[in-house]
Amino acid sequence: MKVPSLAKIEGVYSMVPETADSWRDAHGTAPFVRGPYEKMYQQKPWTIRQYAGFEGALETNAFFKRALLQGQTGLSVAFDLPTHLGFDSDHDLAAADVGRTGVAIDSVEDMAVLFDGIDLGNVSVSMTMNGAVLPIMACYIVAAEEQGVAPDKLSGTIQNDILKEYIARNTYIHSPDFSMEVVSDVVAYCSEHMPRFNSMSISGYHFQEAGASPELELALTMANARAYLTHFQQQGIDLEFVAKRLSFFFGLGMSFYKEVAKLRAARFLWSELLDEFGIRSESAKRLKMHCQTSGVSLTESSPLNNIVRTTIEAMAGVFGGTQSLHTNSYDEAISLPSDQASKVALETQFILQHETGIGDVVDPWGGSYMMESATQSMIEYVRTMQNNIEIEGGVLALVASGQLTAFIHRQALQTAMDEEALNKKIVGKNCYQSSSLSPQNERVIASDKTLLLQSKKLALLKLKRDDGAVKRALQALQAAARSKQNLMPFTIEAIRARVTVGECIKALTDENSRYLKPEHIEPALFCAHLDAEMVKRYQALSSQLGRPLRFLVAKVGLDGHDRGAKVIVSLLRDLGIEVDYLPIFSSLDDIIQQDGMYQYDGIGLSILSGAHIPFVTQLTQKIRTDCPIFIGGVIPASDKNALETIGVEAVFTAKHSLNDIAMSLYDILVVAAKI
Ligand code: SCA
Ligand code: 5AD
Repeated sequence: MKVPSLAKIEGVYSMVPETADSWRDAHGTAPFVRGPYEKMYQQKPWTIRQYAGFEGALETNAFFKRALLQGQTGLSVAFDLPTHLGFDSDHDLAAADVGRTGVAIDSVEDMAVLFDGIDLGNVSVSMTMNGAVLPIMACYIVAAEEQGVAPDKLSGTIQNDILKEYIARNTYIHSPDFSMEVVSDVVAYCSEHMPRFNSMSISGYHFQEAGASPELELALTMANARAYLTHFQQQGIDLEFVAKRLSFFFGLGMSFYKEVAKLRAARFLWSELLDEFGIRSESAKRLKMHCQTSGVSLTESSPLNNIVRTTIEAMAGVFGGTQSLHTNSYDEAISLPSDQASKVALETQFILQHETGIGDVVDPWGGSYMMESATQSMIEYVRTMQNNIEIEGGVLALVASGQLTAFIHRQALQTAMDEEALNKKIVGKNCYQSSSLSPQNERVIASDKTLLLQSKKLALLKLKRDDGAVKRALQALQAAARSKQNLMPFTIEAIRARVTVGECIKALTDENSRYLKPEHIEPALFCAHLDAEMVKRYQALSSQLGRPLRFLVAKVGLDGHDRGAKVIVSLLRDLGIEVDYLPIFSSLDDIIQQDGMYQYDGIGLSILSGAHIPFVTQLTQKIRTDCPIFIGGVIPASDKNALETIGVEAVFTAKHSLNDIAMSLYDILVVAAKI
């Protein structure tokens, strides 16, 4: 299947856009190119909704309260990886990741602490949860109930978009078929009991972060939206009713015009899609979106420049008419946002809302020939891509075959090549580098302390609860899964009985085993941009050894961000190295076992979750001492020495170019090969 190309955005277009006259349309009427509401931000400014979470519920609760006091207008919960994947904090596989990339929630007791002193009837709360959506949604409902707030008074959003997890984000648990049933259970439950709650946030953000262009991001998001509508229809769900609470989530990268056009086109396409499904409700056709500025566009060097990038990206979101916005923190390429960086990100939104007046005009780009044409090009691209997807059997078939993931990976490779060849310039990364580092105080996550505390709390919970009630609730949940009933009410019952998140998921995975998607890595593409001398040196080294060099690249733990690991696999293959890849969720034992078979010339671990120290410490204790180990990912400079002391040969982060990596590896390999 081919990915179409987008007409270049320039001042001059030959195409007469279908939306050319749309700027004459009233704002707030279908097809909503000019914005979902008549008066837009003049009536209600966008919601300032910063995504956050770390360590335990207590720490995140304090952070939320501070943000609300400072003037943030909505909440957005980031859960840690064990919670995403349905492992309680005391599970063996969870240990290294507890509280690192988000808050650890094991039971309703944690959820109650997370919102202690925050009136859930008053604040809208977004929860980024997909894999373990049933128990987390149930924890939220029960915590609110125990706060005295009934489900019909709750406003907020649950992400509940599993398709993009298989395609790009990787926090899925069950098979796609079972997961689609879970998605519709949540949607059906919300539409019946939680009329103010958005039951999905159909997401493109993660596609762009994984490497997709803005147009591919939009096309895949719309393809997923269509797949969900089709699925709900087949389940007998009343689309007219539920579509009003299906919301969207887009990324905002540095392609300024494209991003504005993308948001305008998204509204048009959703309205058109609902027409196709025969839906009449204007309020359903009004696409509502959250946007987040891009994490991958931020650089590790000169981090203060990231404030500029974030501001430009946020402006595209405002010009595009977003309803809710997260602005990233300037230190995100280094660690989880520090307090200082979070404050700057939040205040960036205050400045946009209160100092600039850019929200005073509705759809200010409307009527610009460039913007209308760009919007039209986006629409055409998405339609062509949709056709191609249908010809290949639809989204679900392509999710299963891994093809959609492969499209994104190919674009990630192209970006890496463009950066290497200076076709795409990134200030401070591949041009205008300076050695001066800006001041910063990284956030240090107390993961060990959080793990200990969560484990104690779990033990106490299990001591206090009624074991009989727990057993009955879990059996009822399993029986409901077998008989294909809506699982939400059964999960809520279980959570009320103090069943844990991990126990709920375990009960469901006993019925449907944990799923691992097929992996596909694109053939090498870099050669043209790698230093020819260096490629020859690798060939010579291999000739001297009398065999090809062989590497293992692995993702360990629960971290699903595999863009970097896959780019490195492609790079190494270009250098003539034979590479085995252990995909997401691999364990250290998997690595030891593989190395026992092949005695690799080098092992590379890719870790973006912050868990590099515990994983590397354990690995170096278990692996043969003469095996060179490399680490790549989000690694604060302050940890580099610690990693080298433990025995790591080299640490690679976002600031390293592919040629840098290839050269460093060569030097280490020559020493290791003792030639
Ligand atoms: C708003 N309203 C208006 C109006 N603007 N009415 C008239 N005129 C206007 N101009 C009304 C709305 O209709 C609505 O009323 C109410 O005001 C609230 O506004 P809203 O626009 O719906 O805003 P909000 O409540 O903030 O909801 C926004 C949105 C929602 C719909 C997009 O889904 C949302 O908040 N999403 C956030 C998702 C999120 O934070 N995701 C984080 C992902 P009614 O309620 O009566 O209709 S982070 C992630 O995935 C990171 C990745 C990773 O890998 O970790
Ligand atoms: N708190 C704040 N921001 C986070 N991100 C991921 N996890 C958190 C968290 N716990 C940011 C990342 C990335 C985007 C997906 O969200 O840095 O840019």
